[in-house]
Amino acid sequence: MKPTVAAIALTGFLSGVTAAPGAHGEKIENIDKFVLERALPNAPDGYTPSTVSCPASRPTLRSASGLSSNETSWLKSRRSKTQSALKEFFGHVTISNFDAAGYLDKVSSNTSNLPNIGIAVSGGGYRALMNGAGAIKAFDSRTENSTSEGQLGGLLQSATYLAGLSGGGWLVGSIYLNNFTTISALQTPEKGGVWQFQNSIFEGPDGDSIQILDSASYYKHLHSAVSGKSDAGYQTSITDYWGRALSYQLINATDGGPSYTWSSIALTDSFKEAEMPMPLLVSDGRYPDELVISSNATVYEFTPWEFGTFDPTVYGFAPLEYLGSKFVGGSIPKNESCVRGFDNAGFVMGTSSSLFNQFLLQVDDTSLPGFLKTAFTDILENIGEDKDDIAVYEPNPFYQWANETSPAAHQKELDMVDGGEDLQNIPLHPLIQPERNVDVIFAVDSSADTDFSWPNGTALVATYERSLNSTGISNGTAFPAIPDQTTFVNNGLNTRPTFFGCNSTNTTGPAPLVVYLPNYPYVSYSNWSTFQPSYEISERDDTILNGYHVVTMANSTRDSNWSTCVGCAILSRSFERTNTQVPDACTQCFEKYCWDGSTNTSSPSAYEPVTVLDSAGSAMSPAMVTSVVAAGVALFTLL
Ligand SMILES: *[C@@H]1O[C@H](CO)[C@@H](O)[C@H](O)[C@H]1NC(C)=O
Ligand SMILES: *[C@@H]1O[C@H](CO)[C@@H](O)[C@H](O)[C@H]1NC(C)=O
Ligand SMILES: *[C@@H]1O[C@H](CO)[C@@H](O)[C@H](O)[C@H]1NC(C)=O
Ligand SMILES: *[C@@H]1O[C@H](CO)[C@@H](O)[C@H](O)[C@H]1NC(C)=O
Ligand SMILES: *[C@@H]1O[C@H](CO)[C@@H](O)[C@H](O)[C@H]1NC(C)=O
Ligand SMILES: *[C@@H]1O[C@H](CO)[C@@H](O)[C@H](O)[C@H]1NC(C)=O
Ligand SMILES: *[C@@H]1O[C@H](CO)[C@@H](O)[C@H](O)[C@H]1NC(C)=O
Ligand SMILES: *[C@@H]1O[C@H](CO)[C@@H](O)[C@H](O)[C@H]1NC(C)=O
Ligand SMILES: *[C@@H]1O[C@H](CO)[C@@H](O)[C@H](O)[C@H]1NC(C)=O
Ligand SMILES: *[C@@H]1O[C@H](CO)[C@@H](O)[C@H](O)[C@H]1NC(C)=O
Ligand SMILES: *[C@@H]1O[C@H](CO)[C@@H](O)[C@H](O)[C@H]1NC(C)=O
Ligand SMILES: CC(=O)N[C@H]1CO[C@H](CO)[C@@H](O)[C@@H]1O
Repeated sequence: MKPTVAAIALTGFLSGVTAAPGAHGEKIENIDKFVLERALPNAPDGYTPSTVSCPASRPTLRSASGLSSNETSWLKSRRSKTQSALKEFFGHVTISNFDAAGYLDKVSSNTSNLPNIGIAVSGGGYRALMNGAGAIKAFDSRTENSTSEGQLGGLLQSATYLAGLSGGGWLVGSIYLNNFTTISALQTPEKGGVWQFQNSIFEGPDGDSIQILDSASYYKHLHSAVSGKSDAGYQTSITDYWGRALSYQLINATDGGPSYTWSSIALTDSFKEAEMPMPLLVSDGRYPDELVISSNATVYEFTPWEFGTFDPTVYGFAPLEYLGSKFVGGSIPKNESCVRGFDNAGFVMGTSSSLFNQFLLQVDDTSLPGFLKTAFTDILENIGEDKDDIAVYEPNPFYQWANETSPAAHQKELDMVDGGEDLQNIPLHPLIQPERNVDVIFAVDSSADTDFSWPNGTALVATYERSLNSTGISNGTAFPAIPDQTTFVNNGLNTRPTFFGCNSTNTTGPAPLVVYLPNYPYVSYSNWSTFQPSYEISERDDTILNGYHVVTMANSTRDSNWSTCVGCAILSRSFERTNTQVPDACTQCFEKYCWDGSTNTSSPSAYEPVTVLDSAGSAMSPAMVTSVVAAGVALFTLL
């Protein structure tokens, strides 16, 4: 980055401020590590990637022909944890005339008989973070009252994978980087006040938060961290600023933990003991010089160990910890050093959400002092418009890898964009890889598809369409049939949970059952604009509570059989594998919640749903609901 006059002025102004602790050159985070023992701020030099001596066996890329050995061995440990969690789950989620816990015991001699659960949380900025948080809170057995009748607590503990993308990735990151904390703790001021979204990302932390900074020092810290990386010879982009700024809101550590790496998740004891699902973040590759991301863009994933893709274009994985090293054709040449610290946790979350880079350009509309705005806008604009919304991975770990098929094989830099830019706004891609054998995906959709920022199935349609190209990009992934968005709106498939792929023989290959959980108003209007930058505590909490109701159908008050039906969805593929007769209660659930293949492509009227529960918090009577339907929403048609 060439310094502009304004950038120099900002640096000059800011040089009067004490150096940002831990941002570059200082090891203050290592002190935190011993004091807080929460996560692993293990980067060698704060935000700046640095050379380290290579391990005895030098890091290499691997082919995507299977899962990593790390994942395979971790899954073995996870299995026993999910088995006992599932038995607990079926302690309060009951299926009449069927002993689910007994069934699990009976079939568990062959562990592949057991259900394998994935959870996917869509993008959509803070709206997606908050609505998704309500879902995770409801699924988490640690949440107060979540294991009573009609509730879904324990689903999180029973899951093998938790995938996030963009705003959903902020949620996943904030949970894992804070020692798999609970949503309740992230909401609570006494617990360090982590989610302080009333302080916009433009102004920085304030008030009740883990620290108080004035805006000028905050910008100084951002700038000093990114300059450190760029001075060390790495190309930077707006995503570096964006990821750093996000970290202040998501990571409970001084200065947003500049030394926290994504790969450190794999090193924490509780993760190694497989006490939690495996986190996955999704981001898309951008073809060189391409501005619009098409549906055949390469979809990359970040696991705690690796960065790469199963797509046939690149079909390889790099060791996450050594990103930043100059891989050539899959290995690091003898004369090159190893690099660590490139996989900064904020940078990884920022990569998955790079669409929001442009958010930072809104700095002009804020109440910041004019000189800060000018300086910062100049820095951002200097990065160049073509790089507005990308994260630059330079050196490109996939340089001279997959020469024949990879669009980036001959590029020194790999350009990454927001995981939702190919319209697959729910991170299903990692969960439909055949090697992962996922049986059921709980897909929380907070997309803003309609005029009023509600979802209409677009994300599912995109994944379905991509899966149809069996000779091309889909590379063996199968996905249940999904109707067009007009059908979603006309038939109310976006107003309540809907199951897709119930009939496993009606897909082009092994595919999970998808439990679609669309954002919908229960107790508050959770359809915030994607680019709204700040939220009062009460707005945050109302939105989280609404998300809780979305996935529990208001604690099963909207349908008293709902928790049973969730249990049935979990067991469905397992029943098939073990040739078990489907219990009657489950057959009824499938009749009610499975999409039956019908479509309705007549032109829908405006989609403006109203809250299911009245302001007093009690469920609306069916008559009241019918009048809502009359207001233009096909609601409850199947209930
Ligand atoms: C992480 O959380 C677990 C479970 O609550 C706790 O036992 C452990 O001590 C925590 N670890 C750290 C490093 O704080
Ligand atoms: C991942 O697996 C590789 C190869 O078995 C091993 O060297 C490495 O230590 C593992 N990584 C972690 C974080 O366990
Ligand atoms: C949990 O349930 C009890 C008993 O119904 C109730 O008093 C309490 O408020 C509930 N807590 C929450 C967080 O909903
Ligand atoms: C945030 O860190 C503080 C200590 O600095 C700790 O007391 C609190 O529990 C943490 N909050 C969360 C949500 O992890
Ligand atoms: C991606 O799709 C576009 C059309 O949408 C096509 O022009 C292009 O060739 C495709 N690229 C690859 C690598 O398949
Ligand atoms: C990939 O292309 C580079 C540059 O043309 C070449 O040096 C390298 O040998 C190729 N790799 C393979 C595996 O063909
Ligand atoms: C669904 O959403 C897409 C954008 O994601 C929009 O283009 C389309 O018009 C919407 N269709 C309906 C029926 O709402
Ligand atoms: C399927 O993928 C191939 C290779 O990427 C591409 O050439 C073709 O156009 C795609 N077909 C469709 C229908 O998208
Ligand atoms: C499931 O799908 C298969 C293949 O399309 C079809 O033959 C079968 O009748 C379907 N079963 C049910 C119960 O709909
Ligand atoms: C559902 O349960 C949550 C958590 O216990 C509670 O806060 C909420 O008020 C309940 N809602 C209804 C409609 O019962
Ligand atoms: C069954 O598969 C066909 C072909 O893919 C599809 O058109 C139909 O909608 C599917 N039915 C269901 C219920 O998923
Ligand atoms: C199932 C399938 O089609 N797998 C292919 C995925 O892409 C790689 C790389 O092109 C092929 O080697 C696999 O056969």
